[in-house]
Amino acid sequence: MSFTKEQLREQMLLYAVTDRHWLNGQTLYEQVEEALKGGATFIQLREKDLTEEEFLEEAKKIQQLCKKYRVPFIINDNVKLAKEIDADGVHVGQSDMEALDVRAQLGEDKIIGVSARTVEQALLAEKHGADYLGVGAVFQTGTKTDAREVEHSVLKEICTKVDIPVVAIGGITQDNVKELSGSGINGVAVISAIFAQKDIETATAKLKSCVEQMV
Ligand code: TZP
Ligand code: MG
Repeated sequence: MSFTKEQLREQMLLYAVTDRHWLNGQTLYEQVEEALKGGATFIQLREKDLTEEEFLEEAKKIQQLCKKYRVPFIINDNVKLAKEIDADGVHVGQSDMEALDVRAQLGEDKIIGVSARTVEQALLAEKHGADYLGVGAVFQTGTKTDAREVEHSVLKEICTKVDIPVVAIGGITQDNVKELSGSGINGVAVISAIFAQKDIETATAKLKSCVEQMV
């Protein structure tokens, strides 16, 4: 699938990042389908523990699901795998591969997301060809233990200084998301507010309506 810049901006609204830590008797495929039914607009497959083979199998299946819902499907970190399955793109952190190198490997029509915590990192990522930024952690989170918090004033400054879309990430819930109102973000990225919930579809739909009221 390919997405125009305008479509991509709209798809940022409710960005779901997977985490098999919360499987709770379901498969990741089932969980992602529930999130898509609930209205998730973007899926990032984030795998830390699978073998290459398992990762490949999982990625192919979830990719088909995302195609069915016409939602961008991107892979965390693993450029090689993203290329192999022709995923819509890749998300990289500050200590992963540089956006410039990812672009060189993936080509012009793929989506590259970069994590940023400072204005400098955000501007550099944009200059190096990132299509969107993930900025956080905007709240305290237990999901990524090494995630340091980003001041909301910094989030706002990043949004005013870059032209590419920005999603906030880290500790976002239905209750606190309104605190991000006025920051200029295009949407929010979450793990536990979707995947740690008993009823993923309903939690996703509720969170989406909170985000729609806020952006
Ligand atoms: N990057 C910064 S915070 C974070 C990542 C991957 C974790 C987000 O998880 P949660 O459960 O939405 O706080
Ligand atoms: Mg990473």
